[in-house]
Amino acid sequence: MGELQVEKHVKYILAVEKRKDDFESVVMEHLRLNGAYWGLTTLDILGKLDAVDQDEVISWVMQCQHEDGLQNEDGSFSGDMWGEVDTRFSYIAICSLALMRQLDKIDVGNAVKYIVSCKNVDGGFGCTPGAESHAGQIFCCVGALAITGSLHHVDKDLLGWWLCERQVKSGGLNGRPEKLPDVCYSWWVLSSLILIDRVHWIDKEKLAKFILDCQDKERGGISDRPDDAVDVFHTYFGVAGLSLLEYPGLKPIDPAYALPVSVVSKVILGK
Ligand code: 3PZ
Ligand code: ZN
Repeated sequence: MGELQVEKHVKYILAVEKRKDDFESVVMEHLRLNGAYWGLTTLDILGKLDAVDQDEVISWVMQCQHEDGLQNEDGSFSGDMWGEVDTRFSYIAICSLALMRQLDKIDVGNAVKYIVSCKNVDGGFGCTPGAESHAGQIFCCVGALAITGSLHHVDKDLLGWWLCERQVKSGGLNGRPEKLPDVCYSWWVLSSLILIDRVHWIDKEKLAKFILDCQDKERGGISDRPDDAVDVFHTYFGVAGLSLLEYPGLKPIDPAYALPVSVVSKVILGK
């Protein structure tokens, strides 16, 4: 498996950041803000955030801001002006408002009620009421409930059981029964298990080995599973997963906010 190739991954992230005009970047245009978050947070966890020009990043991010937003009558959130509803958007709204200390701008009780209405009999959560449980959606719902101090709505043993069953023979985690393991589920599943205090129900060492096996050891970057093509998304969630596993030399990441603990304490507690 080898060690985490910190320098290679830093080089890879910086190369993707520079390559803004090629084909892959044009296809990924709508994801650029996500890409900035994945790339910058990876650099921070690796202790290499000073490799980017902060003022340049800030002025670019500020160009992306719109006037409008927010919450529907039933407590749910829409992703954009077209109105699609999904618990992912509840998480994003709650997480961002908490970071800005502006949770009082929405009806938090109603937002929590909507998330709880997406809970299933298997203990998991879906994107809308009645929709199938999925690990990515579970992270969004459990994360939002954690941030709002509402984790008593989660059946921890039942959900913990469903989540730890996501670990397959190779040590990797999948997102739903019968699916292949994928590095990004190291984040969705592991962060949820930590938030409900059931992380000791999986084999952490085997999971770390699976993530390390997904590195491109020559060119840097991490893929979804061993020997696939790398991307910024799986590089971030791989490094973030290793941080949750307390891999040596990495900054700790907050499992609810999906940001370095240092960032969360700085913006929420003012240091
Ligand atoms: C990936 N998106 O819909 S996407 C994403 N997926 O925009 C970004 N694990 O084909 C990258 N799968 C790579 N760089 C993949 C973001 C998806 C998640 C796909 C994926 C990840 C397995 C199939 C949804 C936050 C934001 C968005 C998502 C999840 C979490 C794709 C396919 C889909 C997408 C982008 C590229 C390469 C990168
Ligand atoms: Zn993935």
